[in-house]
Amino acid sequence: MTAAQTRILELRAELDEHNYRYHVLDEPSIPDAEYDRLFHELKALEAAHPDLVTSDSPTQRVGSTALSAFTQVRHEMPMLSLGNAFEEADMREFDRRVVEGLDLPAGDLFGAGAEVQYSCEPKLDGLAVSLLYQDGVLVRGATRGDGTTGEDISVNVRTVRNIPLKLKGSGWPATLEVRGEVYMSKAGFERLNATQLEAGGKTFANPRNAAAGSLRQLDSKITASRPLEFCCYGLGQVSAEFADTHIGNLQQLKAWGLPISHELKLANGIAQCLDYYRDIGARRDALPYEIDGVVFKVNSLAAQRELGFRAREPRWAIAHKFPALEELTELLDVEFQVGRTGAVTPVARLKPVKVAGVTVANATLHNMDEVARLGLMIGDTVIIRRAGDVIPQVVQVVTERRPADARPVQIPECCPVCGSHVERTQLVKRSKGRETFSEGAVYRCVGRLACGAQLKQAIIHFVSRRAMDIEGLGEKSVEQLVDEGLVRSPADLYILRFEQIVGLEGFAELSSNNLLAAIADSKRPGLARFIYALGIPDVGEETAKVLARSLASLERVQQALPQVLTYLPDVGLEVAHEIHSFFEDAHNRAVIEQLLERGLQIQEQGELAAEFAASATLDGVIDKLNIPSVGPGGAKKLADKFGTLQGVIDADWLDMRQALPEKQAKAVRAFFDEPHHVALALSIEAQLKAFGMHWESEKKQVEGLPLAGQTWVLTGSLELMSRDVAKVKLESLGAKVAGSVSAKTHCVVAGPGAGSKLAKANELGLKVLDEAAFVAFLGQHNIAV
Ligand code: I6G
Repeated sequence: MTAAQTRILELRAELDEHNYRYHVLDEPSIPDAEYDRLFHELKALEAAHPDLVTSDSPTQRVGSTALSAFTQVRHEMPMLSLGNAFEEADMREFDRRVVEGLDLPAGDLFGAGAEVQYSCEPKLDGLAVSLLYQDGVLVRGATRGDGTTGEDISVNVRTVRNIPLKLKGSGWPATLEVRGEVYMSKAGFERLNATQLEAGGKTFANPRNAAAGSLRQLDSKITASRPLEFCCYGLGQVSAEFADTHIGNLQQLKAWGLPISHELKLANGIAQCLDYYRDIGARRDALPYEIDGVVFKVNSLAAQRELGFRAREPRWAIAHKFPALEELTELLDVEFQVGRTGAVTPVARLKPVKVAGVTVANATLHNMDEVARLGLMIGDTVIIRRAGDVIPQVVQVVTERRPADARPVQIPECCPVCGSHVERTQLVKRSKGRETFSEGAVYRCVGRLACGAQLKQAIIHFVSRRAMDIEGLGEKSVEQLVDEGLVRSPADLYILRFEQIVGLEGFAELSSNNLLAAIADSKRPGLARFIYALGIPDVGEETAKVLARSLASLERVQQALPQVLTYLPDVGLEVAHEIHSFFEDAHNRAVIEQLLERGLQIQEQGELAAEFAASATLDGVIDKLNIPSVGPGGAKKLADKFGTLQGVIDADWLDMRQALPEKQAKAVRAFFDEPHHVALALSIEAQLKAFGMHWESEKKQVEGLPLAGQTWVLTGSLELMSRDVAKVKLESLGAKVAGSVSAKTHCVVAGPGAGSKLAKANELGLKVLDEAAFVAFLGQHNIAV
């Protein structure tokens, strides 16, 4: 055997063992990265030695050329279905029939009698398949079909990661057909739908449909890309028996590498079966896969044989079903709700229907794109799904049942609450130097705080714990205050009087006083908290923190142009426009002013963050103007050639031709021939400067500044400011700040913990300032700390 052959066999054995530990035992022993390394080593070896590739290699799960159709497979032993039990009484009846069928002593009036041993397994909501192993090698996979004839899906099952291509160990029958369920986990389903949605593909209504759609692909490469799993629950044809009980069979299959349920249990008698059903039912939402019931089987194989079959169902097994997660009902109407940011959201009003034990009369429809995706019309019969704690959803329309008088769903032109105009939101996208607007999925009422629905939601958000944190104002209280006309904006909270509150529902003397105290206590919020509390669309806590940290004053946040806001980490143009238009709105401005007049003192840092101050560059500014056909590269060339924005604005296109190709040069000239473009460019520049931002070309223009031509070094830690801030301050005086000390260094600022740089400065006899001396020095140059 060659060295390559030996290593290939070693790697396959090792990878098979890790697959088994991961998928069957649920006890992985190496990290994913190590598995990937071994896998890639095997792939590389096989690529170098194609003659050594065998079909049972772990690398052979990638799918092969697409089929034109599946061929048919006849099941030697029919794939049966199971009888169903819906009530406890059905289960007791099943047990009674088993006891009777086995001629065991029946229970008397007091319940004493023979106890049959049953195996218990969850019934996965997937697709039944048969896997045929010949001499331990997977040779065929087939769907159940009608139970007698299925489809040959061998190439597809080979792509399912936890189906062994070759059995482990030894002792298996020459012919071994195992049966089980191919399914998709809840997490896999969510991931798949998210990717499908992103790629503009079709999404699946539930994990079962996703599993079925993935497994029945003629192109097995698609199957290979889907997160399918297998769970084995029994046997088909076998050339020799190997255990006496069903659980014994499953345990042996597990030892040969086949995945079986982690929830497999033995129950003594019907009472323990019912306990198992209740226990799994209580954990149903928390299980990583969907189940539609549990399956009980008489454990003894001899007893199974004695009981036999009735029609196409075994007498020795039953599925005890859980309430279905999906039901059919009628869409009576679509109404529109208005949220905090004015988003007008369609809500389905349904003919009430019980879904998994709960009556459902409403379901979310998300947005109008979702309505279009579903092809929904009022009057339609729809499939409603309620899984776990998730709000009920309309997952599908049964178009065949559409009545002749079905009506399209139309977004209202006016807000259903305040009558203001409803507008479709715009998405701003930027590519190749162009800003393009497209229609968003969300419609919005333009009424803002003049809209009762938005006002209530805005106040609820404003007072919430992570915002202004005003205790004692629940949703019901806010609704009362708004409905009574006591609060027309968040600013009105700060002029509420005791006699206005006391007597409202839930407000006695003590609670009224407590509320007023809580409102008074909220008067000194941090800037981030206050920005978050304003409820600007798309501005969550994180963005609010970024705005507060970078801009450091409410005034700057209010004034910032969208292009300036995009300098902030994670703020794209879309969010920047939202922020800018929020503060441009006269009503919002008036509310903020009133808040300040009524005693709100916002705690702000004041000083622009150093990293933000240093983030502006001239080419960045030119790029942010979105000059048609000029991307970041072109912007850089212009900045390098002209040095200042005014220089670019004034340049002749022939001058620009020296930096850019003719077409771009002409585009830049044409752009700046529009006065409003010049005004925009200059206002961005003016704002950046007013905020204290500056760019390279200006940094070069340091002649005349007090520290021009000097190189400074910062070392150790500073207590009164960060080193970044100190650097910006020195640069503003014209100094260059370097990372290492040399004979050319003019001065070293050394804080506590300074090490080798300080030592070298002393060695070279350089000027050294401690933080106090540095602060005093800055003071002499009128720079405050
Ligand atoms: O559809 C099924 C799901 C689970 C089954 C089944 C099962 O055992 C846990 N067992 C049998 C015997 C059959 N269908 C026919």
